[in-house]
Amino acid sequence: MEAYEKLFLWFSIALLALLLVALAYTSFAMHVHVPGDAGMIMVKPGQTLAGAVLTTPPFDHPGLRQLGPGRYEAVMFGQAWSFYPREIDVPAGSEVTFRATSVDVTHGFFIPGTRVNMMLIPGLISVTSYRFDKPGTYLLLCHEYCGLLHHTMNAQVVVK
Ligand SMILES: [Cu+2]
Repeated sequence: MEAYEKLFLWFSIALLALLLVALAYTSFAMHVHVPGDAGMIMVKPGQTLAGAVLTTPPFDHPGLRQLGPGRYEAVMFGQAWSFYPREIDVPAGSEVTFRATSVDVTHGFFIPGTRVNMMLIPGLISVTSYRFDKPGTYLLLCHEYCGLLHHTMNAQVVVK
C-alpha cells in the first residue's frame, strides 16, 4: 500500500471520529435536538382532521400555560393561513415548549434568530423548546409553502 493511501485512510477515519464526537457534543452537552414527533391525532370515522385536533387534548384548549417557575407550554396549531393563538406573551428568561400541529395541510413553524424550526404535519404533533432570554417581539412564520396566502401566515412571541 502506498504511503499516501495509508495517510488518506487514517485521515478519513480520524475525520469520521471527529464528526461523531461533534455530533455527541452538540446533542448531549449543548442539547441541540431535531424537533421530536410527540404523538399523533387520531381521526375517528366521519370526523374531519380539524374536528379531531380541536377535540384532542391539549389542542382542545390551545394557548399558553405555566408549567413551573420560568417554564411555559404553548399549545398551538396552524391553519391556512394563520397560527392559533396569534400571540404568546412570556417574561424574559422563560423556557417555552411549543407543542403544535396542523389542522389542514403541512405548515412551517419558524422563529428567525432562534432554533425554533419545525414542520407541522397534519395529524402529527411536533414539539420543541427554546429559552427566550432577550426581551422583544419574535415573529413566528410559516416556512412551508401552504397555498395562496402562505406569505401572510404569522404569529408572534412577545418577551417582556
Ligand atoms: Cu405556509
